[in-house]
Amino acid sequence: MNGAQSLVQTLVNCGVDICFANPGTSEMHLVAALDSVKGLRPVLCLFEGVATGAADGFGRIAGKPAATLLHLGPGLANGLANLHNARRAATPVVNVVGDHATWHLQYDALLTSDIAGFARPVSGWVHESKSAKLAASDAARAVQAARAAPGCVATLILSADAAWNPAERAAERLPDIGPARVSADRIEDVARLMSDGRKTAVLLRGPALIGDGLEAAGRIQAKTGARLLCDTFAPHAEMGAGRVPVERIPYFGEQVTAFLAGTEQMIMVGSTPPVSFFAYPGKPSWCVPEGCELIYLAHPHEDGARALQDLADAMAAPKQAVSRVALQLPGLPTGLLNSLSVAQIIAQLTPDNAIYADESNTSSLPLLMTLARARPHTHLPLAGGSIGQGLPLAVGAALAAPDRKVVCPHGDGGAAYTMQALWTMAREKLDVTTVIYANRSYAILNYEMYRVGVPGIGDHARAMLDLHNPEMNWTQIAGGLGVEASRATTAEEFATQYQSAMKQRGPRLIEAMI
Ligand SMILES: Cc1ncc(C[n+]2csc(CCOP(=O)(O)OP(=O)(O)O)c2C)c(N)n1
Repeated sequence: MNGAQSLVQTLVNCGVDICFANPGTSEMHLVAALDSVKGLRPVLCLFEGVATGAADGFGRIAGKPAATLLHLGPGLANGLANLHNARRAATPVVNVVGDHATWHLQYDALLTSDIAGFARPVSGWVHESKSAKLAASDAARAVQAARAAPGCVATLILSADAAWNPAERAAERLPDIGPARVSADRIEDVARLMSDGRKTAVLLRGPALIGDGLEAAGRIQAKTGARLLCDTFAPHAEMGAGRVPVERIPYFGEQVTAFLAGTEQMIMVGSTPPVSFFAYPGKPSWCVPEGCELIYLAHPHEDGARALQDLADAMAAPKQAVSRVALQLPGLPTGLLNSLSVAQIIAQLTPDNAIYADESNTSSLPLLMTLARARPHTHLPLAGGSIGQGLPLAVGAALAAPDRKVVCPHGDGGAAYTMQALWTMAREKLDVTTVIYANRSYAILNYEMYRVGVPGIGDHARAMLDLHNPEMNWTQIAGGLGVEASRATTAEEFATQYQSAMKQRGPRLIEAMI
């Protein structure tokens, strides 16, 4: 056994069973180990931003880390933006990066760089593994670090000689670190505070927005009448008919302030206080109402779902949530294709239990509003604001949940960052329907230009926000990457194409000319 084999076997022993890879010479022994060791499914991605975004999508849905395999500093750097998003989502990722052999570094060959330096800002744990004998234990520690509550990117940098030199054996899985149980004292304090009649909002995030956590939040809502809220970009939420209703905080700061007006106390469950996405001249960044008390029921590393259950019990809340989202399908619109009619058709025709890898940007408002009352689904948004995540996220989600339909509503501008994900969808035959909102624009930046106070713009500035000239042809792009694609210019065309995509399995792309 060499170091690479001991590392791969350790990943498998620790429950890591998929690897999103774009390797090079320094990772050749790791690549070879994918055959000699069984149990780690390799998925080739044609750009590292796809690999890292896919690892994020996989981790969010599977609740356990995928591995990446990246080529030295530049390969890692290509993947950084989506590792930033993964860090913001607190997704567990085991980020494996190859390096030159230890004795080669002194010669400063072309690809030499400060890999740990690239990795640190996006990683909760970084380690350089320089000995084949230690590769296995380092890999086990990387998995433990990635899984430690609430989850993080753990970067393991493996020297080429640590990969090819002899190793002794693989390591076994280490115990999980956390989530920490919230103390009975804190539960009691929060129960008391929530019984004092003040206007209360509960801001949910992480496990508090899914499964038992969400149900317990519903019980507390039934007992106290508190508002249940989630962030605009809560990384993982279960929504739709039959679920406990949660209000999503709006995007722009002044909307957030209006939305929260009158709130006297806010209970944080795995969340942090709401702030404006960007700063704007003369507008506040801090969106918590004046005088509103912030109370932390559970910090992100604590067991927010369990804390909600304990709180519900402590308050003698009803055994079940009372309020449930009622199914309200919008019907099929006709005529004009715009972000509203696209949303209505998606809501009407998407089956139960779909996963939305959502980067719909300026088209998101009608989508989120219609989906809120549509069939039950899982929502995965752009968690860290770095665009080019939706398509990779869809790849990872589809591999984590092969029996569920994945829908990827995506701005055309953002999709152009990581369009190579379509090739991986085709190669792996993933059941993903991508909808490209072909508005030929960085539309959001038109609003932002005005909001940051620019009085008027000229041709050069306008050209920076415009995607005509030449127009990207998404039907051809997808076809060229192996994905069946079509273009819709009316609501009727879109409905027909979307319905056919819902009935078939495998990757599809619809270019919606909005
Ligand atoms: C990595 C990164 N680069 C640039 C931006 C700035 N940015 C935010 S939205 C956007 C344009 C998005 O265009 P598109 O996906 O077509 O959506 P639309 O605004 O048209 O709805 C850009 C460039 C960003 N958020 N992240």
